[in-house]
Amino acid sequence: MGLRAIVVVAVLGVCAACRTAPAPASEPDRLRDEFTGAYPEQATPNGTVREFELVAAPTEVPLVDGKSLAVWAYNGQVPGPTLRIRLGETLRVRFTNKLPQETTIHWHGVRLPNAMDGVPYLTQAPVKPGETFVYEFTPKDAGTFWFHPHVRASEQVERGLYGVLVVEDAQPPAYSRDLVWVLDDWLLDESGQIVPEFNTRHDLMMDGRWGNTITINRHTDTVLHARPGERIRLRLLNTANGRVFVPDFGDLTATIIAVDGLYLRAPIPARGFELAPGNRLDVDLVFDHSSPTPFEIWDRFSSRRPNRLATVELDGEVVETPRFPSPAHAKVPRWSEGLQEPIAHTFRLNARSGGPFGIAWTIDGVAFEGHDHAMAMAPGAKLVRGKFARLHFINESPRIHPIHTHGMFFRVLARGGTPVDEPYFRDTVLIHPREEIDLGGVPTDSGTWMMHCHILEHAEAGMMTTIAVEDP
Ligand SMILES: [Cu+2]
Repeated sequence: MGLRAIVVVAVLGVCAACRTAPAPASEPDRLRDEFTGAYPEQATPNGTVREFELVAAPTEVPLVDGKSLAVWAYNGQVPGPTLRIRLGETLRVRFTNKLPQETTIHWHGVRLPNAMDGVPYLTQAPVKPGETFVYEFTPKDAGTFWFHPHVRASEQVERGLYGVLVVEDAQPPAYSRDLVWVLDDWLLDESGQIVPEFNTRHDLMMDGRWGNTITINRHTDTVLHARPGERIRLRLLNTANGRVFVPDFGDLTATIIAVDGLYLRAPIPARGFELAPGNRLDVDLVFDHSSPTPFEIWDRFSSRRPNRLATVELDGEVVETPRFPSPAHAKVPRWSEGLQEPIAHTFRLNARSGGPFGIAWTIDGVAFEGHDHAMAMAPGAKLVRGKFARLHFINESPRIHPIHTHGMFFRVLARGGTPVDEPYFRDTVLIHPREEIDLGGVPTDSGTWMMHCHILEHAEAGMMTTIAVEDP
């Protein structure tokens, strides 16, 4: 890195020397200009308010073989209800907590006012048992998002508290069907119930709590029945505490059109994407009339132990395939000069012994002591709204960390110092053991936002910090 830095300085020096008037825009301005139009800075409410009622409570649902499973759920369902609205509409959710614990709702991936972000103490008081809180905001982006508690998440999410927020385009593309698949895994005991020990030493030392039962929308052995010719928009999201999925669609014609909600610069084949906890993937699936059947969809995160996620069977009458170009969003900046920018902050990810769990996960040597201390802690980084920022991460640990930023999207600029041009924004990126990555982004919303590992056990044991986005 040292050598590279010297070379960059030298090159910039030469360029500066040969500049003639009028001076070109400075580097940060160019990066900012490249971003302009990538996504809107403001929401544009169209006046329609969509109201939903959400109640979090203990309940029982059938799982796997139909046996009853004790869970915590939104509106008695796992996954919770899928809230569907259109871009421009305002979401109003009247939320009631009937759990035996405090809770909140965080709207993962949604750019919204800081006060609606659902982080206890930092953006709102925790919602106590019996209390109600109204969340209201107009999303700025169409896409696949989800919601979950930000209190004791390693327990509350694991017990079943999560749901999906779909913000449809103002004019949705004409897919035959629009499906949501919530991927999760459960750690069940011999009686088929959720193992009630959370944040175990094993989970904390390793990559969080990995279950023994993988489900899609709470079901194992998922079969997708498709008509020949159908074209389906499949919205995948990973709500597991720790497990990473790498969906493999085999011979199916599968194209990624959106990552973490937002459309790509151009669609790419659905192959090899690491769907880490928190990530979403929208896949454009075309079922050719002559496609062999059945297909199988596998998770190949572990090459030694792949998991079959689902089977696809083509049956029924042939339908005409809707013909339109896969949706894309050309305005995803390349930021090829982003790596020449000074680093706004370097985050070092590591662990040490100690803390309430015996092992603490740290960012820059500091373990987050709980949301009630968040206001007293110095922010992990300070950024300026509307300005390009380069963030550097060094994973000094031998474990994986899917890092999630609240309130902002970013682009991966480099892995291990090597430039990469992922043609999409993200809000969550998996950082591998000992890996270094560079991210670039332009925060659009002021406030103090959480940044944390989305392996919920790591987050619970300290791997959280805040990013303060200040007005220019
Ligand atoms: Cu982690």
